[in-house]
Amino acid sequence: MIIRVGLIGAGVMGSDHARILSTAVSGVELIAVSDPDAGRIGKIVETCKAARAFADPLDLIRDRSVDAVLVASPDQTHGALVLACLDIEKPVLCEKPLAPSIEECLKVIDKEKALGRRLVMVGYMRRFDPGYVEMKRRLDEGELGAALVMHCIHRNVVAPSFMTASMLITNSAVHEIDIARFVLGREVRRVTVMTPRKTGLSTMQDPQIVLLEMDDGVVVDAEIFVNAQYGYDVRAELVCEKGTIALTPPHDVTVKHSAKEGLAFPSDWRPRFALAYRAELQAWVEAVRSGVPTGASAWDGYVATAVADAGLKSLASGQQTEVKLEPRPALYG
Ligand code: ISE
Repeated sequence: MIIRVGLIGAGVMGSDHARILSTAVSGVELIAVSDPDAGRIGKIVETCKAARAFADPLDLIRDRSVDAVLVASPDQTHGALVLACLDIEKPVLCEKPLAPSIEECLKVIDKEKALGRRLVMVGYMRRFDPGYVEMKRRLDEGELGAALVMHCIHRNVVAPSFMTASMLITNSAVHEIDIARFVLGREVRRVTVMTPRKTGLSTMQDPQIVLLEMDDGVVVDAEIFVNAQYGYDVRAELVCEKGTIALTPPHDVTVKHSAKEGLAFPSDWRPRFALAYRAELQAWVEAVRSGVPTGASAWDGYVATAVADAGLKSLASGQQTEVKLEPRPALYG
């Protein structure tokens, strides 16, 4: 059975997902695309010949030939589009965040609870990155003892013009929040955002240090620096009682040239997490086919937004901020 996917959003992530779906994922066909910009749709249709253009994303969602929907539109549109999919019980993979507001995330959870099944997967793709998966496996194996501290680094080359100081938390740090929960298997109890000296190459508060205190006392420190200039660089080291587990950045080659030896950095997250995106999309297609959900759930999406919200309060107040979560519904295990 081929899963026929409709894509909403033909920007940076939408077009990358279209490329991966049509070249590297099996059992799937991209048959519909919606975006306010007809030129962007045109570029996707050039390579994905079967894709029909939809001016209105709601028409795409309701189209009977679309089996499942991939939402990659701007963050503030996510919640409403996911709810529209749930209204007609259509599976949906939504790029992170599930929604920027806690209220909208809770509406999605209520809707899934009422349906009694999980149809939403949130695109926290690092859960499919071989490095983080191995980090979690080694921790769970127990040989290194208990986790104590997790050090994370998240650097982008240059922030896009629409990026704000708050978005360092809601758009970038959410990945660290989600992956810390995934690797450690614990919830975040408190968040503190520290604001070091700002780079002179941006007007906003960049970098920021996001400190997460997990409910078992593990502390996660994440440096978020979105104008780091030199390359896209994501690192993590988990310090345990008897050793450490660190990600090895995926470099294919070392180049020796002009009296130097070096490793290249990717320019953004797409090449760095290429394997993760591909595995995530393949896993989603299998989940749609089998009806057995995988990846980050709507609950995980809600928690990441709730922790980010506490982070925003800490950024504004300079104080450590408590994370308050709703009780976890049975649907989410
Ligand atoms: C972007 O939206 C992403 O999701 C990337 O993975 C992240 O590294 C980047 O900071 C975000 O802006």
